[in-house]
Amino acid sequence: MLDRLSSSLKEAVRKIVTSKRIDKRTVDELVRDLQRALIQADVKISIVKELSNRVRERALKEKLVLNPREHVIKVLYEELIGILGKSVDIPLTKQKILMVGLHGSGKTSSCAKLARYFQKKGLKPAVICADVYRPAASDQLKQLCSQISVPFFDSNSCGKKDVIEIVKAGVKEFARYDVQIIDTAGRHALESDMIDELRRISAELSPEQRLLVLDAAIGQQASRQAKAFDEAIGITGIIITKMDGTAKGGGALSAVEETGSGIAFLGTGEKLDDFERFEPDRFVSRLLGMGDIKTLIELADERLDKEELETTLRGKFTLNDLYAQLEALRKMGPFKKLIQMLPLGGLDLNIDDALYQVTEDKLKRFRVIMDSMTEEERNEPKIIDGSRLRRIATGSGTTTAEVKELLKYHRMMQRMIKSFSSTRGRGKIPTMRGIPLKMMKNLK
Ligand SMILES: Nc1nc2c(ncn2[C@@H]2O[C@H](COP(=O)(O)OP(=O)(O)O)[C@@H](O)[C@H]2O)c(=O)[nH]1
Ligand SMILES: [Mg+2]
Repeated sequence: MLDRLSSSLKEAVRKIVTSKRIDKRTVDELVRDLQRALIQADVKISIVKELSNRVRERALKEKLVLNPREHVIKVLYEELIGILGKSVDIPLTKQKILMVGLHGSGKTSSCAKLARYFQKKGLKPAVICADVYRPAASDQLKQLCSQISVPFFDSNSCGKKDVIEIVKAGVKEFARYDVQIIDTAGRHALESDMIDELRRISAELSPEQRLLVLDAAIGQQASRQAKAFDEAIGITGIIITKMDGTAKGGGALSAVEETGSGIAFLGTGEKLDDFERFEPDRFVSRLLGMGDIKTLIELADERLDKEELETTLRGKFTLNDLYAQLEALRKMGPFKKLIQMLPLGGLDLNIDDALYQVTEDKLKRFRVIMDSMTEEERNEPKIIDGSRLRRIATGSGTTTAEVKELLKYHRMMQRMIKSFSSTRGRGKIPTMRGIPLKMMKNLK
């Protein structure tokens, strides 16, 4: 699905992960790659421009909670989600679903796919065909329904010719089914007689859902169609089909975002199971090839108090930063697991020992020691000489050995922090600092 977009985005992410450092140049290059990829996927230029600005702005100016590479990827991930359509939830309850859309958009196939979807969720679906213009349409749907043993109703089932009569008889016949899916006739364009007919069916049935089916290949045109159908009958959700067969899917998805209608499902192939709920975050994760990025970002968001972890790699790493970082790390629970995911992952230093030694008690002690320091000493620990050391120890009721321990610990952390921003061996992914192994595997 959107293979080309996906491979260009993965390449852009790979560049970020393997770049020596994250600076204006790296971000500019990312933005250029992103622009090229999105424009090829038919995303509107104005959207691409806005997105570029936001990525540039956020990548360089936001406070860092993750290491800089992860931060940039997180920004990219979030901003891509932002330009995709919203997802809407179709509840798993008793309901009538009216399917509308232009001829060839994939309506009939989607009726059967939708029936299959509900069936898999344990509901009982039934399908009604209200396309009286093409007998083949009815046969097609009937055949699809028989494949999945879903009951089917059409003009032949009731001997009626009028669309309204047929749907009335159909919903009555299927009253005891959970989900009634009604297929309608499409046209090649937005003609007024089709719209009138849809209005009449919709008024007669009052269906809970009115789903518009759009072919992904129409790209940016999706916005015009969605607006027109929405004005006519009020769309409750959109199904974008044939995501497997076009490079323009990005255009369709982002155009829908502009109309305010949410996307419910994506059609991803000709088979009845080639159908999935649209979930923007999963979708982008897949595009970027990072199953794990979501977990990583959630962990960082939930557990790290941003204020406590202001440490930026460009800035100085002071004793205050050290304290904030230790406190934040302590809050995060099982260290070993987190170390794999945080900037501290994969270091040569014996990080396990270093962190395990910092007990709650020690942390309190460190705080007391720091309280006895001047602001200048906290910002520039190097100036702490023998006499300052003794003063601090006395002031905090500790020993000079303890003060030294804190200072030593600080120097060690400072070295680690430096090693995130500098690098040894550009392009040698396995030795990259700070990128979780799991993520790296996905990038290759
Ligand atoms: N590859 C692919 N083909 C699809 C998808 N959905 C529908 N089609 C095909 O598109 C064609 C038109 O679909 P149909 O359901 O008859 O469209 P309708 O005229 O809107 O009812 C058929 O050949 C379907 O097999 C999809 O998600 N992927
Ligand atoms: Mg059809």
